Order: sequence, then C-alpha cells, then structure tokens
Amino acid sequence: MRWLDRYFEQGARQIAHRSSRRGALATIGRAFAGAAVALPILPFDRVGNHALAQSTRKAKRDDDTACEYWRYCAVDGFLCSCCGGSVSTCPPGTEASKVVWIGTCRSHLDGRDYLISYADCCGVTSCGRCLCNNNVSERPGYRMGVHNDINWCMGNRSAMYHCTVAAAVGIAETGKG
Ligand code: ABN
Repeated sequence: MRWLDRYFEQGARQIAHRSSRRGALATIGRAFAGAAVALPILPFDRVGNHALAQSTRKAKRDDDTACEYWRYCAVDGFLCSCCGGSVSTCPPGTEASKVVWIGTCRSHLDGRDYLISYADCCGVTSCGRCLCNNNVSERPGYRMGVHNDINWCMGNRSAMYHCTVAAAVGIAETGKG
C-alpha cells in the first residue's frame, strides 16, 4: 500500500503548492493588471453627463446673473443684475455712463442678432460681484464704440465705476439685400 500513500502524498503536495500564499497573491495581481488594461476601453455611458451639461448651459443663457446670459456676449465688468440693479437698469445711487459701447449678440430664443448697448453705472465704488469678460465682436481701443475694456464713467461727473448694464436696442441688419 506504499504506492497509494505516495500517490495521495504527491496529490496533497501539488494542491498545497498551487494554493500557496505566493500563488494567491500572483493570481490577485494578475486580476488587477487585467482590470487596469480592460477598464479604460470599456464603453462608458457619458450621455447623461452630456445632457446635463447642455441643459445647464441652456439655463445660464436665460439667467441674467450669469456671464453666459445671451445679452452679455460682449460685456466686460461686474453685472448690475448682481449689484442691486437689473440687466438694463443701474442700481440706485449710480448713474449710467454718458458713453456706451455696442455689441451684437445672437438670441437663442429666436435666433436673431440684436444690437446690445452696454453702459457702465457710475458714482459708487466697484460692485465686485459677477465679474464677466466676454468679447464677441469686440474690437481694440482705437475702435472705441466696440471696445469694452475701458471705464466709460470717465465722461461722467463721477468717474467711479460700479457695474455694467446691457440693453437690447435693436435688431442687427445683415447689410445684404
Ligand atoms: N467698461 C467696463 C470697465 C470698467 C472699468 C475698467 C474696465 C472695464
């Protein structure tokens, strides 16, 4: 019966060898390495994230306290709608600048281009809230009427800049026809 003892002894040794701590660690290591290679190429569902980003962007185009609001495409300054005024009215205690600059912004509501008159509100120190700097069709300082990086309160009794308003004043013509 020695051969039977040897047979079982060998089998037991093989099992012990295969189930050693080192063997188990090696198996776990191989599983991790495999996962690291496989995971980045697995298909991820990013549709939800994209839809959320789209709806957030859309909501901001309607929010006159957000830099993305459609009339602010060429605004440079603090939004008066965050400073006690509104999108087109200066806060109490300030007065609109005598000089303005003009931008052309497309409305997402009807797809048309509107002339936007940007004015600085003057007479009180800087509001400091909702700073935006958008420059669609903005031009350098030698084209003053379409330049936004200037304190337009300079022409007023008090040159102190507080915030900026954006009034839609007309529909932009294409110049064609
Ligand atoms: N037109 C807004 C503004 C005011 C002060 C300085 C830069 C820009």
